[in-house]
Amino acid sequence: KTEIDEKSIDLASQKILQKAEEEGIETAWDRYEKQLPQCSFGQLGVCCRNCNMGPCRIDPFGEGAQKGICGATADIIVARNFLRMIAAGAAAHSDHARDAVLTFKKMSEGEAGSYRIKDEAKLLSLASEYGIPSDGKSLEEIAANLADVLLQEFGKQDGHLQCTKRVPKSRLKLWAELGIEPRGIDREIVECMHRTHIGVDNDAVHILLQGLRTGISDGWGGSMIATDVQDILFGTPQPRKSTVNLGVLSRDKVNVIVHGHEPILSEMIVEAAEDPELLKLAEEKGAAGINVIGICCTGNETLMRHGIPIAGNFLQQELAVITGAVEAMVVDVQCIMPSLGELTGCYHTKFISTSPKADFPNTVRMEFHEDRAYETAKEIVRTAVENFPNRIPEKVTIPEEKQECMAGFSAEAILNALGGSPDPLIEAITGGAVRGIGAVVGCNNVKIKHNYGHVNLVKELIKNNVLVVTTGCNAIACAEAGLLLPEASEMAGDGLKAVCKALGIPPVLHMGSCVDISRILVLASAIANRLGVDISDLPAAGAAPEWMSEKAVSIGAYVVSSGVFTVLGTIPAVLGSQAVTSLLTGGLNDVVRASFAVEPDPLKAADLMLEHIDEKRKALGLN
Ligand code: NFS
Ligand code: SF4
Repeated sequence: KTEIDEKSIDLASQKILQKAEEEGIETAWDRYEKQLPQCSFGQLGVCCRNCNMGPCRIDPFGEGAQKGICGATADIIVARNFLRMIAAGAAAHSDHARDAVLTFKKMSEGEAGSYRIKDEAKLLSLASEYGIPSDGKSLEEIAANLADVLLQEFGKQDGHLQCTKRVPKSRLKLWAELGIEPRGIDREIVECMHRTHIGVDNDAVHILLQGLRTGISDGWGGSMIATDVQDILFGTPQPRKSTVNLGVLSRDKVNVIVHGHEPILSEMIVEAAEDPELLKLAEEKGAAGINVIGICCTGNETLMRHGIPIAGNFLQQELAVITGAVEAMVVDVQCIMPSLGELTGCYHTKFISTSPKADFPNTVRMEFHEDRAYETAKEIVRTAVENFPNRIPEKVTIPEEKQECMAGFSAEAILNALGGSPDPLIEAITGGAVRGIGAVVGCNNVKIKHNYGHVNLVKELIKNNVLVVTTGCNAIACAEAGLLLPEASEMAGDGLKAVCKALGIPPVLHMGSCVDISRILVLASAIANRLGVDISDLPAAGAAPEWMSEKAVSIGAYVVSSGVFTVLGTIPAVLGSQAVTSLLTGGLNDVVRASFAVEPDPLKAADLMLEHIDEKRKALGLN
């Protein structure tokens, strides 16, 4: 049995894991143990269920079957499985984006009364980017036109995505030459499903090129649209302080957790929690107030825009409930463990599902629609408040650990901090004070000690003067470890420390949720354009030390396609094919001038990134 201090590096999490053990409550780590040993065919990616003659599996030792019934080889099966992961990940980001645009459109038509245009400047600049004339039009008209153009990006039947305009010219040209310039967002995903049907695309390289194109349609398409539209509707993030970790749960207030991914819902919950009527009700129920807190990327969204505290990242969702102090766990879509159904039943917690797309065991359904957004949010918060008296004091343990952090570094905010142009950062890089940029992102995964990969990789990078930009569950891990504070520059190398002190910024910049990796692309593009080079020429590298989701695979596909070398901390299910493995970890360099590496040890992963950064510095004539 795994010891608690082998499960997580985080003290608060360890305390709650201890509580779980004492109460006989099961968590993801226990279920992982019951899965061991995991199926090696699955691990290697050589199992196919794409038709009902199967399942077929290839014997990795070369003794048994080497082909599926249809004749598919390990290369074909592995590549197809990988493509389906990319398709699912791109679908998740892009379907989220579609809902954001649909809300935006309804808002512009006056049918989503609770939403407003919060960032006019961003609306106008986006409209001009998409060639929408704005003279003489009301903001609502401009918004409606923009929404229509953005919606077309999803269902486009001919031509390429307009959103790739922000890509450096040389990169766009490369994609065109390779035939991987993305077309309609939905089309790429559908085509993945078509190609992986039995008897369609049966060449590993050909299949993987479609994977790159689909990834690009996510990163520079769906995800970027989600970020842009959410900024217009809810405001572009600016630096602000907050607190993270399980200690943000309140002893005397009603705790409402928002978990999932779409700020469309959580924005309204944040507002509803300030409603005087509900605050009065909370008082009547004996609570000192209403405490909204986030988990996962919904948490990142509300942290970035409102400084709402975060209780934890992916592997802390169960732990939050086990504190016994959560009145309502409110969820929408993605990365929500179905185990929460049974788990919330062990406490007084109401598990409230809100998305028309996503239900879970044992939830209270409170479906969320834009036309009644605020009303529904109020009903949800009211349910939480009314549940407060049911809290069982003997079952409550809230760890005292909480950590201050600074978040809100949108690309706009970073440029602001730099005085309006990327030049000071570029000078710091060319002058050598900052060695390069590390983009560290992604999930938690029970295969790696919780937050161990994240925190150690990032610490090693900043120690070596690499400025880190972060999103998703990595950002939350960094926040919990105190890395998102200007004071954390004390842990940085001398060059980076001096730059951070001069600008008053942390050495690790929280840029948002996972769809906000688009912000990193925009920043990278701005720097590359300023230097007159491609993104692949920049002294920059990416990493996903504890990734697990299909979304992360799509992200990997677009980050590498954009020219950024990326180190994965957990092994993707591709090792069953020598061809696919060597393409992903080497051959891609000749295609998109970047590739993947796999390295579970965070310190070694940091070394790989540093080596890459130094090579790029040398090629640019920097030392
Ligand atoms: Ni990203 Fe965010 Fe976390 Fe992974 Fe899930 S919450 S969208 S997928 S687990 S980083
Ligand atoms: Fe087997 Fe081919 Fe069917 Fe896959 S598609 S299950 S390899 S027969």
